[in-house]
This record gives sequence, structure tokens and C-alpha cells, in this order.
Amino acid sequence: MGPPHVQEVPAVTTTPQAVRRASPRTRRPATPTDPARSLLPATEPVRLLDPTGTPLPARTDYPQPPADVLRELYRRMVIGRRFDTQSTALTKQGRLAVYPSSRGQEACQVGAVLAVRDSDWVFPTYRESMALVARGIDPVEVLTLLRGDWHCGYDPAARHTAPQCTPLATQCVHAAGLAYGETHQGRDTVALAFIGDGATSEGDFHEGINFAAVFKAPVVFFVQNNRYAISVPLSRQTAAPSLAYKGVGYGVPSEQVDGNDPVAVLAVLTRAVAHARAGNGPFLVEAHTYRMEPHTNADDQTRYRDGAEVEAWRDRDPIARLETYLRDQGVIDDDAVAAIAEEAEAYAADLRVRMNAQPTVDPLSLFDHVYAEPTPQLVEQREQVRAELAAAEQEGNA
Ligand SMILES: Cc1ncc(C[n+]2csc(CCOP(=O)(O)OP(=O)(O)O)c2C)c(N)n1
Ligand SMILES: [Mg+2]
Repeated sequence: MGPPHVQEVPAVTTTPQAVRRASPRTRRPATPTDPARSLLPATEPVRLLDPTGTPLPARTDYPQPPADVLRELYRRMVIGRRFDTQSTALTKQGRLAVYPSSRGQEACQVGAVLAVRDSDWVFPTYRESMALVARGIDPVEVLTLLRGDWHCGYDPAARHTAPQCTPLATQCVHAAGLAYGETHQGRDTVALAFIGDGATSEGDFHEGINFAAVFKAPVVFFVQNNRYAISVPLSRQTAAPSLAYKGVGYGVPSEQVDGNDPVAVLAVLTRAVAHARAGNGPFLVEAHTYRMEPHTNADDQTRYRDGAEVEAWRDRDPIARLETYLRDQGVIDDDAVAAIAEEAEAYAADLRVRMNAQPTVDPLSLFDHVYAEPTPQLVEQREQVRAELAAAEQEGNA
């Protein structure tokens, strides 16, 4: 699935430098003309479709992406959800060690990926398996980490996609460094860093966004605010009016978007990417969304949230919203919807078959790449494991 061409829209013009030049040296209360205000997001998230799929009045700042791109967005969201359901099923069959579902977050996962080029870099977390398959990476390669076979199943350099990060927010620092380096090499690469609401409390988020802002590194920090960090609700995570407001403290412009409106997510991310690519430094986007499934297959969500809350979010389903809109616009019909559903089924069937094959993993590879030069302890432990494996094999042969 190679991404289609997404029309690039003009970047916003405010830069951290412009703000710095215009900022007064002494403290004074903010006024409507205060340049820092232009860094703040709109008080309401950007929304282009209402929850029923009816288009809202057109906006000049966030034009609707073209119909062929929206059709492709829909197709990848449907395939992404089928991939997600299949992956959870694979955990129950013992074929995957763990799977963090993105059900409900399809607009964010796929919309963000469609907003960047293949030559741009994506920095995913454990939550972004769906985004990775939407980027066209083989699903078996995507699931290699979660199967426990290897650190990463795809070639990060070839796919311009970093390995999925489990240590929270570490990808923000990686994204800032890579984007800074790319600019120095004379390339206009943008880095897209996915991050969760909870992870914005981590030091690495601060360090990554601050570095990117000071050195004008072209990074889009994309916060999927799905309202929980495992069992910790957003209300215990931050006292800020919205996570997007965190940008102003770093001199980074930001925006909020309805994360269950696929058209708005694509439009806002496209503009954020254009802003970064044009040399204006980083951009922060907060998408308001919801995780419909437990944190992972190993989590019991009934211990911290009410079933009624989850049910209420079913009415804001991003796939149904986009499908209604595209049907009303005559972009897709029953036949197209059926053909895409069939394609998603075939995709899941192929994944099932290939994940049933027993992987061949060398236990000694556990010790590779821990350090560039293995420590004496690692060498000793490796030898211990090697001897145990050899003894077990001899016993098996006896
Ligand atoms: C540095 C660090 N601390 C703690 C954890 C344990 N942990 C794993 S996921 C998670 C919650 C993260 O929530 P959020 O950032 O909102 O992302 P989401 O899982 O909701 O996508 C925590 C605390 C970790 N992986 N890394
Ligand atoms: Mg979260």
C-alpha cells in the first residue's frame, strides 16, 4: 500500500524566532496582540465532519483533502481495523506475546501516515502497529517485536520508520535528532513522532520538543490523547487546558483536532507537516480520541472505566463517519465498500496463515547488539546459555 499523493497546503507563518523577536523583555499580562497567542491552538478541536459524517462549513485554513485521497484513507482504515482485530485474536491463540489495540484510533493511525511522504521518517510507539501497516510495511514484519522474536521485523533505514518504542517518549528525542541531522544534510525530510497523552508527562517529551524548537528541527509531534495511560485518566495526567497548550511553553505552534474525524486529522496533519517542511520548526498536534479496547490484551479495563463510557464512544466511530460521508458524496457505493471489506478479509487470512508458521529464532541472538562491545558479564552469560542449549540438545539426542 504505497501512500497516494496528498496535496500539500501552505504552512502557517509564525515561527518561534518571530515570536522571540517580538517578545517584550519585561513581564506583562497577555493581550490579544501578544505574539505568543498565535502559538496557541484554537479553543475547540478542528472538525470537518460532524459525528454523523455530515460535512461542516468549509474552512479556508483547513481545506478538505481530495476525494481519491479520502477513499484511500477509508480503505486503509478498514484494512487497519481488520489487522487490529486479527492481531488481538493471535494473542489468544498464543501466536503473539502481546498486542496493544488501536481500535477507535484509526483516523489518527492512518490519517497521520497519509500526511507524510515515504522519504519522511516515522517514529512509532507500541500502539502504532496499525499506522505501520498503513505505511505499507508487511504485517508479519510489524508484529515481529510483539511476537517477541526480534527487536524490529522491518528494516528501519529502508522504510524510514524507526523501531516501535516501548520506553515512553524516547522516540521524541530520536525524532528531534534525526530531523536536525536531515536538515544539516540539506534534505527536507520531516519526522513524525507519535506520542500518547500519558507520555507527554515524560522528560523525553520535554527534551525532544525543546531541542526541536530551539534548533528548528522539522518534527511533527502528534499526540493521540486517548484519555488513558493504562488505568490513569487524563485528569490525573495534566492540569493544562489541553495537551496542545504545552506547545506555547516551547515556542511551538499547535493545534487540536477531533481525532475521530478522519478528514480533519488528515487536513491538520498535512498542514503541520507542510509547516515543518517549510523550515518553520516543529509543530504540535493533539488529537482527541479514545481507545475502545483494553490497553493491551493483558489489561482488565473494567477495573478503571465504566462500560457506559466506552459505549458512548461507539457513536463516534471514525470508520462509520468517513463511510457515510464518502457514500453521500458518491465517492464509494455498496460495491466499493464490499470490495474493500473483502480485501481486508483476505489480508487477515494471509496474516493468520503466515503467523501460524513456527518462527526460527536463535536464542543466542539475545546477546547481539546489547552493546557495541559486549561486556565480560554478557560474554559469560552468553557462554552459559550456549552450554545449557548444547546440554539440552545432547539429552534430547540420547
Ligand atoms: C518510561 C516508561 N515508564 C513506564 C512505562 C509503562 N507504560 C507502558 S504503556 C504506559 C501508558 C502510556 O500511556 P499513553 O502515553 O497515554 O499511551 P497509550 O498507551 O494510551 O497509547 C505506561 C505507563 C513505560 N513503558 N515506559
Ligand atoms: Mg493514552
